Amino acid sequence: MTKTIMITGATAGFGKATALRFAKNGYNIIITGRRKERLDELEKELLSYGKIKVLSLNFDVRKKEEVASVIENLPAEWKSIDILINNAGLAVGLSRIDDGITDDWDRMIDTNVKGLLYVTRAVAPLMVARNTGHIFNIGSIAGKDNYENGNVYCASKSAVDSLSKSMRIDLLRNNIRVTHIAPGMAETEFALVRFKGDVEKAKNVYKGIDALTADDIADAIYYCASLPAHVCINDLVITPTQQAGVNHNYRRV
Ligand code: NDP
Ligand code: 8X3
Repeated sequence: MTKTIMITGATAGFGKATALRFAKNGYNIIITGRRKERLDELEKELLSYGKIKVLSLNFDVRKKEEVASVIENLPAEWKSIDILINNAGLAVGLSRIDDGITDDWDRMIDTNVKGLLYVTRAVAPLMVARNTGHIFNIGSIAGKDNYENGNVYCASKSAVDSLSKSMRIDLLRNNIRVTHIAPGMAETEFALVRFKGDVEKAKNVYKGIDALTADDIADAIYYCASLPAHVCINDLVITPTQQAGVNHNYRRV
């Protein structure tokens, strides 16, 4: 039977690459995000792989009631979600704790932590009812260690790490796998979002580093999802070869 994967934040970066990776391998795909035109384009691209079905859901993970209602009102054929990728997330700004912009803090906590929780709260019961499922939470190496001015982003990703452990424990009896993915530097739209559209600042983040690509992360997710049913990768840290941790990069000059 064809399996179904739901990916939050599929309009760019890891989410989009993951949608493409699973479509190529015959999964039915639920793609979500705030940018409707991008969802429409991706839907067409995914359908071009043939044989699979695609459902686009245009919502903001921060909107609790909307998240609950979108999932509750899924057509019955889409309610059998086998894999959930909690990927939607962002960093906004890079400031000292005494100088931070509180609206940026709210956006990170509301998206990375609360949004992930709202989606999980809506989808996990569907998996529990079927006694099967696999939840991936996209954290970060920023949740494993802290870097200067990363404060609230690091805290939000520490929360994702912690929640992944809790989900694993709470869902153990329901045959649901939970995998926390903690990537390091990956060149997507991430830095552009963090620096609010400043292209030069965003480029500098990856200067001299052969950064990860979105496809690298999609490959890792696909690998974890394809393991035999009795195997669960709980926690996976993936960095570029030139990065040993958030504070240790080797940049080629
Ligand atoms: P991108 O900016 O390329 O993609 C982020 C995705 O998240 C977009 O599809 C965006 O869609 C979606 N998104 C953001 N906010 C919301 C929201 N409120 N509601 C719904 N969707 C939302 O970044 P990445 O692919 O790099 O990031 C994906 C995840 O990986 C994030 O959680 C990020 O923190 C994490 N990460 C990234 C790393 C990196 O270096 N790139 C490293 C470690 C972790 P839209 O704007 O259309 O809503
Ligand atoms: C993104 C990785 O190191 O840029 O989560 O914060 S880092």
